[in-house]
Amino acid sequence: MTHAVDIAILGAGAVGQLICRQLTVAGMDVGFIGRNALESGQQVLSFTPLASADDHQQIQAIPYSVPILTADALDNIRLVIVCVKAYQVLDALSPLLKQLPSQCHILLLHNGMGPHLALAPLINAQANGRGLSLGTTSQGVLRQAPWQIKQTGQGLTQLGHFAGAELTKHYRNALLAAIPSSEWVDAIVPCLWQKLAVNAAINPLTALYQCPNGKLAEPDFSEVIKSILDELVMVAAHDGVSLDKSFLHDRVYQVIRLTAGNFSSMHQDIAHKRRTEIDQINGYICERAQAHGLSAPVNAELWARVKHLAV
Ligand code: KPL
Repeated sequence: MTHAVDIAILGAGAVGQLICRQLTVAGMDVGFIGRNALESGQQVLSFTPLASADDHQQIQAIPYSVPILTADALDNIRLVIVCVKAYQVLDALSPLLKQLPSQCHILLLHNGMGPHLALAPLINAQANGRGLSLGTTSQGVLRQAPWQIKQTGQGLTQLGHFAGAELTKHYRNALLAAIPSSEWVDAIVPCLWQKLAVNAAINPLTALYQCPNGKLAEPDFSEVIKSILDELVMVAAHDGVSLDKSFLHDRVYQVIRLTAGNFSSMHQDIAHKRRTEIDQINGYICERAQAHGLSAPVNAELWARVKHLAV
């Protein structure tokens, strides 16, 4: 028996495809929202799972297929998981809000922060059952070709409510059952700030110094990393989020160690001449600082230097 697709993913990047695979394996009816009618139909994807320590043979890629939905066929959708880059969220999602049923819930899952502040008033204005949840994931995944991904690491996924109606228990339980190491948290915004701290320290420095994440463990970087985090903790406090400096510091160094051989997403964006997420990472810290009449000079300098690199 075929079921109607009720979960749609917007954004078929590495994370979007990973979440799609995890929901599909868990038996959920999931599809991607296509950019235009030409893209509708079934799409074959390829997923290569993470190799475990005792996998001596080469891990095989698993092909599977999911529907691509057009924007005019979203009547049955009850949950949209937004996995586009932070700077694409508003442009990609706003036109769809009219087409999605009023009770459809939105979950944002991207690096960086910012779009939730612009979206919340739109969601609240539609006081008809729509709600907004936010999430962050540290699962490692690499896109090898447009519809081909490889999982490169496990990691925590945290999800939580932000505005409007809450996500129903059915979908909340389905997400937690499908995504390994995932949890529903009461306060998601502090979790996003914690992930922002990791990205604010690692991403611009690896992009500017053209190095893998592990290089940042060298003592030469310790002062700048401390300043980035000190400023972030101060700004977050003015935003009503209290963060523990030494916890954040340990977390950043833990990620540096665990991903020592990896190149950060910002390093890769610069290397491939793609737009970076600097505006939604160090730029967000500076904008929130400004909103409170504060300054964050170290983050501001990194923001400007990465912007300069990217042109
Ligand atoms: O999220 C990342 C990124 O590259 O964007 C980190 C955690 C820094 C891993 O590379």
